[in-house]
Amino acid sequence: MSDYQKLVEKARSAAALAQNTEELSGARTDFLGKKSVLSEAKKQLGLLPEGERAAAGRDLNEIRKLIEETFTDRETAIQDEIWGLQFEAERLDISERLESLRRGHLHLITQARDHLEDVFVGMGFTVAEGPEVETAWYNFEALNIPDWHPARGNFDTIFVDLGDPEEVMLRSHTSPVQVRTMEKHEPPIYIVAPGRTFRTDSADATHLPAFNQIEGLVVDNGITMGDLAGTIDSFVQAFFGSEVKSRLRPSYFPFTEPSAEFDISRPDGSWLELGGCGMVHPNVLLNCGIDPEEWQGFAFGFGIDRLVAMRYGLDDIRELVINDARFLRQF
Ligand code: FA5
Repeated sequence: MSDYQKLVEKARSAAALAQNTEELSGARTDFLGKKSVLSEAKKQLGLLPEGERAAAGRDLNEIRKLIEETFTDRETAIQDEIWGLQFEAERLDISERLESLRRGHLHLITQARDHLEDVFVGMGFTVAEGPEVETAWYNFEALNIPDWHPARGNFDTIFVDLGDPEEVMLRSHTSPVQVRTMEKHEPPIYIVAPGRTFRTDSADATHLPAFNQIEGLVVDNGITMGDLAGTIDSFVQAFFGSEVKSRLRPSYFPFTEPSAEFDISRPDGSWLELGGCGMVHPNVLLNCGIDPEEWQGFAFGFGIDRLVAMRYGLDDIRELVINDARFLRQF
């Protein structure tokens, strides 16, 4: 029996030494195969005296069972190791991926629009909206630009093809929201209206065919050009900080009289044209059912994309629309 005990121990160390299923299978054959010590012993059972055979047979079976268990356990362990390695190799490290894929955020233009709204709301304005597809009445006529007016040409309008006459268009500025607001609401009016606008302009460093403007409109008693200048100045300070200056230059828009263009100072001392403004033309007030003898107003409209380019020092406004994640991620 002690020989058999030794045999079991030998089988255990052979199984433990086997590093893979081939080696294990070889060792298993050595200990349990047809030519193994156990099989030989079994063959020799017949040579034992009859009274001892049954007990010796049971012993042999017991030992065979022990050795088989040894090999089965080792096989399970080797298989576990193989799977462990395979899992490790094929593991998709999601934690690492999540780290490299940063969370998304609002586009720079949307951030700027929200910021602009906050600044104006802080100054007592409310936010108004209008449609992106407009009729000639809202985009031009009510704004004192009849169809013969040369100023229509300045707006490089994109028309919606509904046949002649060309009466429906993508709005070329946010000024139609002035008309929609005055038609619906009695003064006093203090609104800003940010939104997308469209022109046939080719994209270049300072132009986009689809861009964003923000319109401002104030109608109240005794409003003067001084209120307009003060409002623009306060806004520029609130948005850019006190180091950026603004200036008004005389200009012309059919819907304001007098009209001005306003510029903001760049860090290099030059000026960037940001938008147009002026006192609301009496004809526009009349077109919207407001008595110009009783009410006065000012309006302004400027480009959000240019403002963003200025604020973040972008050389080219097109950066804002090419959707390069490396660019967008910085903001
Ligand atoms: C207007 O659109 C007038 N509606 C502004 C206005 C409103 C005047 C109220 C008076 C009273 P203008 O065409 O100049 O004006 O455009 C205003 C601003 O929009 C420009 O100064 C510029 O900042 C921006 N802008 C115009 N075209 C483009 C473009 N293609 N790409 C990017 N920004 C543009």
